[in-house]
Amino acid sequence: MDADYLPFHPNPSQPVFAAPGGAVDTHCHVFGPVDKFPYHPMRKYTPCDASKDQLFALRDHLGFARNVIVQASCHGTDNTALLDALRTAGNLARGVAVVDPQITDAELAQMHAAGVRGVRFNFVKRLVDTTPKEVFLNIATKIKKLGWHIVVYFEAPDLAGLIPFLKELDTVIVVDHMGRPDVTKGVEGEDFQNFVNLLSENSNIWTKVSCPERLTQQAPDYNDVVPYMRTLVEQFPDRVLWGTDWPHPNMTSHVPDDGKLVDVIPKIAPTAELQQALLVDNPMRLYWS
Ligand code: 0GY
Repeated sequence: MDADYLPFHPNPSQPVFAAPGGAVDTHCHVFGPVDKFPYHPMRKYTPCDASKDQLFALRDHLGFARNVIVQASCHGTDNTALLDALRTAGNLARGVAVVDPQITDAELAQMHAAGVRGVRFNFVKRLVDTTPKEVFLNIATKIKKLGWHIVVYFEAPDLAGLIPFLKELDTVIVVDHMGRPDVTKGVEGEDFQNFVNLLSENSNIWTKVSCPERLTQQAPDYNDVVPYMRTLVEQFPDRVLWGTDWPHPNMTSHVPDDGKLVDVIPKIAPTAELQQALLVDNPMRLYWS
């Protein structure tokens, strides 16, 4: 692993909040183990190994039932670690892959059988080299046949430039981590309101209310991020997902305690109805139906 890389929390606390039965952690990763699943030669960082068994133990510890495992950039378009974890989890996990434009329908069908239900397009410049839009559009056409959706990862300053591209995608789109707002600018600030408007105007766009640990200046309570998350949960209760982001790649400010991340949930989804939609009904509709 990189010399300055912070490994995940070794002993997360037991959350106070009890998730409803069947809750899904929709954003987590498996990394390596490197001797079995090497990292991609073109990766921008080398993480600490984070195995499927450690992920499933965390799921149980946090009181969750299922995972959606997202292919991370350090494994490039080699999805073997992801597929291995999905095959072990069976019906308890689904996946989001990162694929080459040359991917064949037969390869996609194999991924579908293992539980993949989406592809991720990453626009974060510190994580990936730029991919031409035509390449992404070509992949979008291929995966649409399987009924998959597209997960997009970008940072708030990039939203305006991406809107025309997002409008060309006619599947469900899930935006990672609320489009990574700068939380010093305020919920009413132009950037976040542009993101709210994007969801208001496009009923196919969902978002993950995740990663307060990346956006905050107030760890470990994350109270500066709560209003952003809560706004989206209340305005779009049937298009929001929640995830831990375990094992928290590239954190530099602090090592998040996953139990404390779960304890943010009742602050952003204050009623049992909102919690059921966020943690169970929405992910089950998108990934298991
Ligand atoms: C995340 C966030 C990050 C990393 C990746 O694909 C990745 O490597 O997603 C990050 O560094 O912000 O969603 O896990």
